[in-house]
Amino acid sequence: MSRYYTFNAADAVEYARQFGGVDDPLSLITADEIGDGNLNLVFKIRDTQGISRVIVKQALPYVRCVGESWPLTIDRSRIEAETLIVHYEHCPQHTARVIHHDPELAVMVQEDLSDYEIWRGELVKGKYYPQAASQLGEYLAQSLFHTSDLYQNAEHKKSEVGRFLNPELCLITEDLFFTDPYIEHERNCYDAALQPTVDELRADISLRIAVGDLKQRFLSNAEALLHGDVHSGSIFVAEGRLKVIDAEFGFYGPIGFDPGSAMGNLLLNYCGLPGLVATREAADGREQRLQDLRDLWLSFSERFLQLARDKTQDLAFKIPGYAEHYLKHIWHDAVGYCGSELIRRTIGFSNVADLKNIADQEMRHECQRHALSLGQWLIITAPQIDDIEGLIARIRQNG
Ligand code: SR1
Ligand code: MG
Repeated sequence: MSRYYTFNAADAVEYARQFGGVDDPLSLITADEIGDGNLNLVFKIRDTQGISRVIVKQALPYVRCVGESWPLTIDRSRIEAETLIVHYEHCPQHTARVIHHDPELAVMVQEDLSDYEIWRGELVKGKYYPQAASQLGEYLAQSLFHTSDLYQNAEHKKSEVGRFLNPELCLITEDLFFTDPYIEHERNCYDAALQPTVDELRADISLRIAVGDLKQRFLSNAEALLHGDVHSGSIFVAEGRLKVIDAEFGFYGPIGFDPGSAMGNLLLNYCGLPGLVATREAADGREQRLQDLRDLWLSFSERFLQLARDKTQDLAFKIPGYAEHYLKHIWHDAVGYCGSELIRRTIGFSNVADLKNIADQEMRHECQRHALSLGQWLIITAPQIDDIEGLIARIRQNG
């Protein structure tokens, strides 16, 4: 029989005392439930001074933001902890540290990140963290290279693919990214004023074929252990520091999906800024987002190539030029996945504050139409966009 039960605040404190790895466990006395994401319970555990010391996170057997009518496996807690542990091994400076986890209780204890802010909140306020994008690129390069065929032994990788099978969470992505936005579906969420734009999008056959390709590669290309949900709400930032959390969507998938999702979130902010902050600030913020895009891709791709030069042993993959050739595929995938993130976050189930917080209705619709047309253009033209400068030039032309 399973030991699973849903934690209350007292359970979370008791658990943190036992497994939080603190020197003074009895000083832990309160738990604030702070989970504002879509899926889980999250408790901040404080000591007698009111200082936050560790995080206790528990998966519920359903999608929290919907309720028990949408059941969801609690195995996602194991996947999340194990993905973070693997990524931490390769990039401790930018991965949240898992202190303890228990798959049966679907609980993990994670380092406290109270001195960081959630990146999305900062982006929505127009605050710039000049090192964040390069640091995210470093995390992506280290985590994805070291779990790819360019580094891992083929036999070990196959067993890792098995360990990280994550069918229920992958199905959410398969539906929410690649299917729902392009059909009528009750999970979609957008204002009626956008319907003509949405209709045009759905009638665009070349777009639908390209989205089919992206979905097919997401389903079939087990290239590396992805985080699987790299959006700006899964990233904590502080001056000169960055940590990635929330890896329950982790699985072996196409490498371009992670940098592409990250790029999509930068561009969602780019599209929303004119509705979020004053005109001058929005213009500066947009330049900063384009710089973020450049920093993210360059730091990811340069580190990925350097790791390939230094560490790839497989004779077929060591051939001069192979890593660069492979990176081209990753780039084209990333541009396509970036476009699909723009579209699904604008009209699908999971809207983002970068657009939905725009109070003025006309302005919000204008920014949303921009996100949709940019997403559509990126998905269709991904194979023709050669590099990051070409991408940035075209984004500027798009307005
Ligand atoms: C039902 S989960 C909805 C979304 O939230 C997560 O963070 C993922 O982005 C997912 O698509
Ligand atoms: Mg999440």
